[in-house]
Amino acid sequence: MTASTENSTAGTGQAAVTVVYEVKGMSCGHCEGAVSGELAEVPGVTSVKADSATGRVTVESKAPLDEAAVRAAVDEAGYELVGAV
Ligand SMILES: [Cu+2]
Repeated sequence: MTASTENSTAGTGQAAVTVVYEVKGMSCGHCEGAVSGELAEVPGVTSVKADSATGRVTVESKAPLDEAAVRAAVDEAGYELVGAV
């Protein structure tokens, strides 16, 4: 009798999700830092890149994020989420 104990972890949907959001009101590096700091605290977020020149914030996460959570974080930073681009 051969007991096979293969434990495959491949192909279980571990791919990261990247979403670009438009945020209103960012005008300098300080703004970028404030938005990035709040978004980085949203559960599941692994990377945040804010660009005040374009008003866009690129958010990487382990799973799709609830837009309400993203909106709340941006609001907490003092800016307004326009939506996903
Ligand atoms: Cu600023």
